[in-house]
Amino acid sequence: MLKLKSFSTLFLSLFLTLHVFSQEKKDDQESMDKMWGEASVLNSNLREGRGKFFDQSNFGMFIHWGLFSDLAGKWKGKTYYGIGEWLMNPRVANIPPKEYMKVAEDFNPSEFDAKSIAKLAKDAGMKYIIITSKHHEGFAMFDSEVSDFNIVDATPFKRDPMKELSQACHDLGLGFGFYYSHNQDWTTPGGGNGPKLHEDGTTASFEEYFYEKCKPQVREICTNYGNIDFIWFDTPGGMKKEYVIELADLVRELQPNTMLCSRVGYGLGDYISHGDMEVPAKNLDALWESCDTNNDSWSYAWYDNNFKGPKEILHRLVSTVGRGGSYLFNIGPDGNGKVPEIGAQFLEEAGKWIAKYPQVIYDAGSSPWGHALPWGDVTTKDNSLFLSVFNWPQDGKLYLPGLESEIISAKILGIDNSEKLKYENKNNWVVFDVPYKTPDSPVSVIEVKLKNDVKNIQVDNNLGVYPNIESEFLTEFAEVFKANKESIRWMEKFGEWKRTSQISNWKENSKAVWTINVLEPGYYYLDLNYKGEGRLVWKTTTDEGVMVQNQQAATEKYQEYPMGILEFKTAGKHTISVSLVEGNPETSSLKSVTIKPIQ
Ligand code: FHN
Repeated sequence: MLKLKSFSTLFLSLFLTLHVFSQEKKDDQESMDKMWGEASVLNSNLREGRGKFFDQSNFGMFIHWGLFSDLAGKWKGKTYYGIGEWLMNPRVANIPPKEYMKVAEDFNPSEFDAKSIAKLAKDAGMKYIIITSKHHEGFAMFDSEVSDFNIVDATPFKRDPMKELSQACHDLGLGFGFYYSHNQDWTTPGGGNGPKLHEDGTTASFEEYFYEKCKPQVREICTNYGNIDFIWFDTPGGMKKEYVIELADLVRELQPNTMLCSRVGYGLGDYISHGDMEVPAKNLDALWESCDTNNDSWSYAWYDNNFKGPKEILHRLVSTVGRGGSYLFNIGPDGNGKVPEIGAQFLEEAGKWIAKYPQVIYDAGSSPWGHALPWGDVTTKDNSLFLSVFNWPQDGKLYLPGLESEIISAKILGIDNSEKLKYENKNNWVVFDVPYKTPDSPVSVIEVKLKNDVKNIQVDNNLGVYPNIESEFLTEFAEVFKANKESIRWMEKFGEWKRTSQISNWKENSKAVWTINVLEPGYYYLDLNYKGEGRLVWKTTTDEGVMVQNQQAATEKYQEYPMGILEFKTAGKHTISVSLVEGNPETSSLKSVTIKPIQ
């Protein structure tokens, strides 16, 4: 599969590898460290080897299921909002391990139906399932000889659902993998963030936990369930390298074809697992995955019905593939083992679209533009560009900036007897004549056939200013002078991660500069998205000497504010430059600039 490479993508990969983020809050910083730990790999050699299945699939199902699913985000009558699988943690309900372990006595997910979950994944167009065999709570969702704190021995359910699910996946031709929390174990003495003492009061060590529980259980999951395509260790935190090496070696020995995700730690994984719930803005040239969830929590929480609709699922999937990655999309079955209905329905609808346009997703390569376009995104294969149009234009024109390669033909897919689209070249843009009526729902696809293989094509990937749709220029794409460009993450609810890039620490003469490609000269609205305190004055200038300066309010949350009208006197390549003129430079930061056509 083609993954296009550029200096910026390599730089971003390195940036992620080192996990150089800045944080809004120290709290979040600490929990981040625990979550993703260090380490990632940039291993492109695996594309033809054991990584081929992962590389070509591009879409998998993640499942968070455990004792916490039975609690559903509630403890002793009180609801704790945030990721449900962290309920027992001191930062959430702070449930003592002994009390938590008792929950198993009533855990009886009698409605669990492995076949229907595997079928859901298949119908959704997913190619594999990765499920929590043991999360940080320490409870094994499989039959374990090593610890009685498992679903067969400690619950009235008495079945091994992992056996059933692995079998169901294998029967349907789906790949199968296990999530295993190797470092954190909150109920086993010695486990990461677990009890420090044994029952008899003696000190417990990580070594004991590792050799008596973790490693033997990893042996079990790698031995008793047939072929395992993925082992997804998580949150290596401060785990020592020697332990991580032992685990990775064990997996390699028992399941030589398994793909290890980077969260095993110390760069021993086969592919990068990107930050939770995030689709990156720029292409990454590596084997990597974005893991995301279908609502706000990973595991089931009674109140959380904020499910992503089919269009949003598809948008995040297509964008992930467009950035060169694979999308791992999570569901959280409840304490009865049932997958919440609305989320399942949305997935099925997304799956119907994928079944109609498989070429857009499977074995598809990244976008030569290296970033999303305002109307949607691009994936590629051989000589074809697939334009997935999420915002269908209302004026009969679809604009593609910067394509410097010859087009053979273009047509709308999924329509019987679809005629070739007419198009013209204007500057270095292609303007397609498209129907006024949106051809398909929730997303329409145009296939553009090029003379050359996409691997050899030229694209001017500067961000475009469009005549018929607004475009947002993120600070990630700006060149910054005398200020800081950084990537920040914060949690909305506990564990619900959000991310943005921003420019902060403004000084006199600081500026952010974007190089952009304007198709049509004229007037455009200019908005800035920023935060800060009081009122701020921002100045925007173009290389043609046009200047817009205005004062607007600011709050501690990012918000978009209108600045006025910006004129481009000529078409073609321009720069726009933004600086802070008045306001506290320490609290002011800029997220993006948006340029909107005036109607
Ligand atoms: O702490 C876990 C969290 O509960 C969840 O499992 C996610 C999924 O990527 N991983 C950790 C946080 O990154």
